[in-house]
Amino acid sequence: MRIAPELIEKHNQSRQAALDADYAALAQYLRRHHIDIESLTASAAGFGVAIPSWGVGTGGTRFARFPGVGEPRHVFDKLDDCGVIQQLTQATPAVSLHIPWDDEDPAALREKASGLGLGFDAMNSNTFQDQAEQVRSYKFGSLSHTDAATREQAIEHNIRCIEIGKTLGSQALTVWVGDGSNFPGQAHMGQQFDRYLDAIKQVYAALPDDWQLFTEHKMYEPAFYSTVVQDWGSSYLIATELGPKASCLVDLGHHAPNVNIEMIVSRLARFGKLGGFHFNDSKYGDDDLDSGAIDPYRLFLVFNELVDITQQQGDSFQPAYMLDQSHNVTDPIESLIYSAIEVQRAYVQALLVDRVALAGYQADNDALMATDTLKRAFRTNVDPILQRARLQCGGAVDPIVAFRESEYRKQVSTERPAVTSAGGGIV
Ligand SMILES: [Mn+2]
Repeated sequence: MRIAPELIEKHNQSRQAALDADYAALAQYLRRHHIDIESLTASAAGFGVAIPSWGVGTGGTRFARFPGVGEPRHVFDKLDDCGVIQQLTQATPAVSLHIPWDDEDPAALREKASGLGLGFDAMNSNTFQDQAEQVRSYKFGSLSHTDAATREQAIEHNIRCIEIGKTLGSQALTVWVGDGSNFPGQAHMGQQFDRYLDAIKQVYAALPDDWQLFTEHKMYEPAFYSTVVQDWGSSYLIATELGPKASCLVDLGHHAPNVNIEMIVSRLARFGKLGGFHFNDSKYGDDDLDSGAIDPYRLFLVFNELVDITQQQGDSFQPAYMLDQSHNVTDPIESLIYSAIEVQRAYVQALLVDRVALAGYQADNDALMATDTLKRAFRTNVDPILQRARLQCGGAVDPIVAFRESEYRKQVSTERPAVTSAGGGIV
C-alpha cells in the first residue's frame, strides 16, 4: 500500500466520535421513514466505479495541457495512483486500461494490480489516433474507413485488445470511434454506417462467450459535421445488430445540452441494451468535468432510474460503471476520489426514494408530490453512510484530507521526473 495504514487509522480515529454522532442522528431520521441505515451502508460499501488509467494523468484541452507534479510516467505508475484512490475510498476496485497507451506485459500488469487490490474493468481500444508503428492512418476513419485495409487494421487492433484483456481477467471491450465527417457530402452516411457494422461484427465474432461489447456513442468531436455512432439510437441499432453480448454505453457528456439522459437510461434498460456508463459532468458540451460538479441532481436522476431498473430486473442488471473525465486544473487523484464519492452518493440517495409512495403519486397524477418524493431523497445528507462504509472497508473517513496528509503527491514527485511538455492534448 502506498499510504501507510497507520496514517489512515490515525485520521479515522480523530473523526470517529463525530461520525458516530452523525450516523446515529441519520439512523434515527431514516428510522422514522422506515429505512434501515445498515442496509444502506452495506449497499454503499458494495458499490464500485472503475477508474480509467488515463484519468490519473493531468488532462488538457485542444489549446494546452498544464502538467502537474509527479505525473505517472507509465501504466505501472498509473496503477499506483489508482491503488491510492481505492485505498482511501474503497469505492474504485477496478481499472480500465487503454490500448496502446497501457500496452505492457499482461503478467506484470496483473501482478502489480493484484498487489494493490485492483482488478481490471473493460478494455478500451483506440482507433481515433495514429500510433508510431501504424501502417495506415485513421485521419479519415477507422472501422468505417472507405479503405478495406484500414478497416482491417482497426478490426485487428480491437481483437488484440480482447486478447490482452483475456490475459488480464477483463470481460468487456468498449468501442468508441471518432469516425465521421467534417463537411456535408464528405461521406455517404448510409454506406459509412454499413461499413462500420460490417467491421464491428468481425470484432464481435472474436468476443469470448463470457465477454460483453459496449458501443459508446458521441454526438460530435473529433468529427464536427456527422459522427458514425452519434447517439443512443445508432448505438442501439449497432448493439441489436450484433447480438446478446453487445449493449450500449452511456457517457454523460456525449449528448446535446439539455438532453434527458435519464430517459435514455430508462429506454435502453427496458430493452436489455444498457451496458454501462462513463460518468463525468458538463456545462456546455463534452466538457469532461468532474462527476457531479455541475449538475448533481441529474446524476441522482440517472441513479434513480438505475435503482428502479434493478428493483424490476434484479441482480441480472449489472451495468459497468466508470469515471471518464479530464482533470485540467486539479490534482487528478483528488478529482477522482471526489468524483467516485459523488457517484456513490447519487446511488445511495437514489436508494432512499420511497418508491411505493412515488408509484402512488404517479398513479394519481400528483406531479408535485411525485417530484417532492425525489427531492426528499436528493436533499438527504448521506455523508455519514458513505463515511461509515469507507471506515468499515478500511478506507479513510475524509479521503481528500487523508490524501493531503499523506503527502503522496510530494513523495511521487521525487520519483517521477517533471513533465515539461506544454502541448495541447485531450486525454
Ligand atoms: Mn467515454
